[in-house]
This record gives sequence, C-alpha cells and structure tokens, in this order.
Amino acid sequence: MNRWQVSRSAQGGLNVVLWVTADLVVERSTTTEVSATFISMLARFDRTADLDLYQDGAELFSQALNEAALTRLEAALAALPTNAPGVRIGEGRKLKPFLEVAGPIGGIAATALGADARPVRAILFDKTPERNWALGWHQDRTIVVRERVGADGFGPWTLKSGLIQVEPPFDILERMVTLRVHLDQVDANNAPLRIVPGSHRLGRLREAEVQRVVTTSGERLCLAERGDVWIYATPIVHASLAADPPRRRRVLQVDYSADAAPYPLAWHGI
Ligand SMILES: O=C(O)CCC(=O)C(=O)O
Repeated sequence: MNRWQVSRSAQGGLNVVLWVTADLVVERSTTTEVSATFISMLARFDRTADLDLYQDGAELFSQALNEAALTRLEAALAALPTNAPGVRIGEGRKLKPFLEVAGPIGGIAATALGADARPVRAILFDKTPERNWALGWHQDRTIVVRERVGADGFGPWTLKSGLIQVEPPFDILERMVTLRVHLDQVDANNAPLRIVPGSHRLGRLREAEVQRVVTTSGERLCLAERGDVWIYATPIVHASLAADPPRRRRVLQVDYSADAAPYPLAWHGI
C-alpha cells in the first residue's frame, strides 16, 4: 500500500518519506515547506479508494448523492449562517430525510452501525477564499448532549454555538462513525482531510503520542468528488490543510451512534 508521511525536523524543516509498500522507502527528502505542487505530487501516489473502514478507519462511498439530491441538500443547508468556519447544526428538521437510516447519508452510517444508527451531531465546514484554515493532528473527543449532568468519566465540558459539548468515556467514541458529505470537489490542493490509517484502534492518545503515531504510521489524503461521502471511525487521528489556492470547500460532517444514550446523559441529536 502506498503511504507518505511529513514530519517536522529538529531544524524546523520538514522530513518527507514516501513508501510504495509498508517497508520499502522509495523517496526521502527534507524541505522547508509543503508546497501545493509537492502535495499534488504526493497525491498521485495516494489511491484513497482502497481504504477500508475496519482495517484503516476510513472508507469512500463514491457518488453516494446524485446531483438532484445534492441540490436538495444545499437547499436544506441554505438558511445556516455563513460567518463561521464550522457551523454547528442544533436543529436539522430539513436535513432529517438525508440523515435518517432510510436516507442516502444515514444509510451509509447504517452499513457500519446497523439500523439503530442515529445522527448525534452535524457541522457544516465551509472553506472559502475569505475563511480558509488548517487544523493540526488530533482525535475528535467530544459529543453534544442535552444537559449538563454530573457523571463519572465525562468531562471537561464546553459550550459551543449554544450546544453543550462534553468529552465522554472513550469507548463511546469508539462505537461511533463520522460521515463527511462533499458538496465540492476536494483535490489534493482543496483542503483534503489527512488521516493516519489504523489509528482508530489505538485508544485515546496523548498529544505527544498523536505526533508519534503520525510519524511512525504515515498519512493518507482523503480526496473526493462532489457527491462522495467518506465514513470514518470517529477516533481516527486526522488533520486538515488549508486550501491552496483558496477555493470553496463545503463538507457536511455528521457523527452517528447506535448507543441508546451516553448514559447517564442524553444525546442532543439533530
Ligand atoms: O473539515 C476540516 O477541515 C477539518 C474538520 C476536522 O478536522 C474536525 O472536525 O475535527
């Protein structure tokens, strides 16, 4: 399997390693910055369609939504504010037909979690020339709940866009999947999600461990066409580049769980 990895050197430059199999290093170089051309070059070695949800923690559902469904989805999202990098969707009545298991997005979640899969959080990420950002390596660690209730193993708590977020015991996250619905094409220069295959099986990682996992395991780019849906194991180690040059990149990201409730709390839901 082709893999590549970029890490920061002690001198502040970047070390770049490219494999064509798990143990054959074909290219090793040091550079001072990751240029758009360089990312494109790496992407040519990246066949993202070969990733598998159980093995790698991510899988592509190519062309899951056709143009008619995408137009309806855009209409359902049209009323959302556009002044923030990630818009958290508290109430998504218009999205329901898409997100429930009988719908085109929920149906994909059900392939991993079964018929009890339900959407528990949705965020619209809208990168534009005016709002463009990169995000470092991390694991998603929070869920959204209805109210703050003292509960063993839950915390810290935060409030974002009026929604109560809490870090739950990690096994709740390990039973969740995250779907990313692509409304715009994501090529190597349009801010693809970067993932570390297999990192979803490593449990909760400390900051320093996250970087070590990236360095030792390497990363893949999750490229997409408009209408594609990626499914991820929620705890996967991931990051995102800024679009270069800046372009529109809309992704509807939805977390799913089949757990009845994050006991003793209740899912906020969509
Ligand atoms: O869509 C992106 O750019 C990154 C999203 C992300 O990393 C996250 O939600 O944790």
